[in-house]
Amino acid sequence: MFNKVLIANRGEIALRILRACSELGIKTVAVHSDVDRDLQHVRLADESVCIGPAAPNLSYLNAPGVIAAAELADVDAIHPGYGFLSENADFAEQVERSGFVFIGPKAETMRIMGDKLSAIQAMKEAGVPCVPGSGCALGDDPDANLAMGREIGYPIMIKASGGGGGRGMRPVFEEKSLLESIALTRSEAGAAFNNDSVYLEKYLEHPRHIEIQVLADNFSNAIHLGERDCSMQRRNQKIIEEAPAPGISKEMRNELGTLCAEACKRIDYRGAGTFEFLYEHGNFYFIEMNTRIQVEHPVTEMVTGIDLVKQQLLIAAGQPLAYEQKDITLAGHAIECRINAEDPYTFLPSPGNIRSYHAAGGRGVRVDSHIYSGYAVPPNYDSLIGKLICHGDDRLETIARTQNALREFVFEGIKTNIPLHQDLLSNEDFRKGGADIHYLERLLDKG
Ligand code: MV4
Repeated sequence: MFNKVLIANRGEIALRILRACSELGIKTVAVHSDVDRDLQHVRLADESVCIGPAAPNLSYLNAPGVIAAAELADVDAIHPGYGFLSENADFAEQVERSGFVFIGPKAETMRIMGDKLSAIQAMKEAGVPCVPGSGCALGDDPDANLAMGREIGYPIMIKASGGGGGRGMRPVFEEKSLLESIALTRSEAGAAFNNDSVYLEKYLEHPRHIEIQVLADNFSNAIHLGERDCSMQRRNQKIIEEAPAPGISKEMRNELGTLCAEACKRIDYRGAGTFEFLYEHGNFYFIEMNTRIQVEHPVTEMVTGIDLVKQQLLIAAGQPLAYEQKDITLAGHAIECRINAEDPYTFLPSPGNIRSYHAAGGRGVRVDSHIYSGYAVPPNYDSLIGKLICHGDDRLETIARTQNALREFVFEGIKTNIPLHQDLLSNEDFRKGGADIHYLERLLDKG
């Protein structure tokens, strides 16, 4: 096992990683920006290094600075968390070249998944169902592109291969706007991602967003841990996630999960990963793969009983997976509410001093958060200040438990989106389950 791990992140996920390391007897090094000196995990870490000013570009995104801190503290491995450098293949490569273990897949795998077209090609070859589409980069021949559009049928989504996570896409509803939209998406993609490669997919109008969690080791073992439904989102920011996905049968889960686990073996995947799918009319369509631990990983932990961050550390340290697929069972239902320091209706950030804070508790209630009374939420980062994850025997019990927990929280000094969560959990459509990815935006538009 590692002796010492550097946590290249901040906030709740840095604390989550620190907790997992401590349980495994691994020493920790926190790196932080100068406004983040008072973070919980900085206080709890065995060592800490200030790596720069508040601006992420000059601290958490500064790869040479993070690697210099790793050298200074003489760590064995670097855990990137989510966001920041977590999916940066060049960073992973630099980490390994500097003699540290990058806790994640190989840089080469990250590069394939970072390019959305090469990810789709790899998944197609591995037998994972993808959205009908061009399957390759568009050329500059207008007639060929129009023919491709006709073959797919409208509406169509134009996507930038360098995009992902909702960046670099444009829907097209009629043939007459196809060529102009391709040109526009291409030029935006060239500027934003330094890659003007674009492709076409059938535009799915009312899908749900369902993702499969996987774990794979260095010895060709790979398992899936079921799915999460992340459809409750606004502007590509997820708000509520749950596991299992309402209405997905055991057979469908096992079929899709098995395909993902098999794909992991095929691409020589390593570590924790997520296959993102759109789900519409009973069919799953692969869109992207995430090569990091995700914000919503706790709902999977709650229904499987498996500590995903510990598994990341064990796999990175070269241990074989201690679980086979038959060891994975799903128990009950879990819901995560992302708690943001923001106005619940305008979504404007609400940083500042948390004068007092009281966390919810009780049976089946988990709070992953780094905040405390007197903590000041800096304005420089994402507004996520914590996650409420509730587990129950079934979905309705879990919803009731989540509603109780939301009522128990006290935050003074900042605004949070808890009122929005309360509205959603009592909303009849949410309670039915199976809302699509546009549900929340439609609801907010109605005012
Ligand atoms: C799509 C789509 C509809 N049809 N692709 C947005 C994020 C990125 N991961 C892929 N996205 C989408 N791709 C086709 N062919 C709709 C979306 C989409 C979306 C997907 C998942 C979660 C939230 C979303 C919000 C808007 C659009």
